[in-house]
Amino acid sequence: MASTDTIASVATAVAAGQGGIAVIRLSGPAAEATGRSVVRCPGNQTWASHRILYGHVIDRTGQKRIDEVLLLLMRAPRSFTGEDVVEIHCHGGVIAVQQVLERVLEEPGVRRALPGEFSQRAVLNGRLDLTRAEAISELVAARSRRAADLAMAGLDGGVQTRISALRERLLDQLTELEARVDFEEDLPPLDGKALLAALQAVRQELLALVADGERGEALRSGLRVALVGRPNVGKSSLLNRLSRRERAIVTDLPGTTRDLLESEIVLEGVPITLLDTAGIRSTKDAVEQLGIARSEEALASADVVLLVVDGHAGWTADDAALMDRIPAGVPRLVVANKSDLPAGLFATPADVRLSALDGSGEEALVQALLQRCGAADADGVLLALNQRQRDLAGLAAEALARSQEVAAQHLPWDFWTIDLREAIRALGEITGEELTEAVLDRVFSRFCIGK
Ligand SMILES: Nc1nc2c(ncn2[C@@H]2O[C@H](COP(=O)(O)OP(=O)(O)OP(=O)(O)O)[C@@H](O)[C@H]2O)c(=O)[nH]1
Ligand SMILES: [Mg+2]
Repeated sequence: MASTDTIASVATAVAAGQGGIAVIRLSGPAAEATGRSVVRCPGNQTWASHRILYGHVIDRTGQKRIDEVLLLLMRAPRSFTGEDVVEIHCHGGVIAVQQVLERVLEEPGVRRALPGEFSQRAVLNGRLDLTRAEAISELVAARSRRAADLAMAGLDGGVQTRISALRERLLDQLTELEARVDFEEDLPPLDGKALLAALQAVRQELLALVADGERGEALRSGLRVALVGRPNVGKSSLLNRLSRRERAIVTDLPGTTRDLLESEIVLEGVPITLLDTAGIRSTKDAVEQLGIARSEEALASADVVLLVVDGHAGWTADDAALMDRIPAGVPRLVVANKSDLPAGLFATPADVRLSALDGSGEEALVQALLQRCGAADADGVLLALNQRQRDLAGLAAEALARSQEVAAQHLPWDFWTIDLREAIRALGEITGEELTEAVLDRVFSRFCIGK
């Protein structure tokens, strides 16, 4: 499936004033010719594959040097995409990189790469399987060490091997069934019970993988944790303590926080977005009302809600009312703050008692939080299917469940093959053994430019 056009893009992150070097990557039939025409290499350096050349990127007139660069040529098929690839290592930042890219794009047959297009070519040319391509994207996107570990497990082929092996087992059963459909008389009778047991064993393994993947999701995409409560209970103080910096303004005036405030932290390897919210109360202040509306949105969209209560003031009717506003099904923790002060008259039904002021109880909060959102259980997860892979594994498991009904109704063998084929197809979409346009689109559209 050779591509006719050559694609180019910046392969490294671009930020002004940052990055000593940046890499521009080209892939396709015109990659080497473009490199030769854009980069002038002094002396008699040879254009050999997998060797580094030194030179300058020259503008179209041949007069002006745009940047001083190193060039790496990797001829097909020994490259990431399996095509001729040229990497131009230029200086970092923004301007030099853009100028070199623009210069490259002036050459005939070269165009900007679409998101994920390098990886897509690598998959189409058999250099990379689908799950490993996804793992690369997940590794780049990882926001914690444990998320990176899970991505590496995928990159090492963990997902590919597991799913391929399950698909093979289904293919074996399909072969048996199809033989019976065609030559029932000539073959020994098929043991329907054993067949069914084999299919259900695969189904159980798929369901376990889906469950592991869901637990791993917390590690991958992180959690949104909203701090809500009455004004002045210490939500902003708690956010600052967990973030280890003075992110939010803290005062003794109720109604200090007016807007949603986010802080990114990592707790025991789990990326967490903390949301500080405006204290919820009835108020005539228009700005505060808007802030409170945002608090309520945060309440609804969070993965976990920390209801912060002033333990010194004690449990109030307003706290109880707030508790009722947390949508059913959203995991919650009641945190009694200000434990450095004597407890109030009405005892707070708190899961954790702490002091945002002196930090006591913080460790208990972290443990309770990870427990509540299931991230603590993700400890033992070694392999985590992503959302796309989980959806397909789920489809396969459903198809296998249907085969149980077919068996119960004693339908002929060819009825069994329908569900079995469906399951095999879904697993093939995970691994890329069944590669369609739609599958490619779904996977690579979520990649970013340069991958
Ligand atoms: N003694 C004590 N005081 C605390 C503690 N946490 C917060 N405070 C004090 O309580 C007051 C309110 O704290 P904030 O963090 O601004 O409270 P908030 O919930 O964000 O308030 P709003 O933004 O108005 O909703 C400040 O004077 C804090 O210093 C604590 O653990 N112990
Ligand atoms: Mg506040």
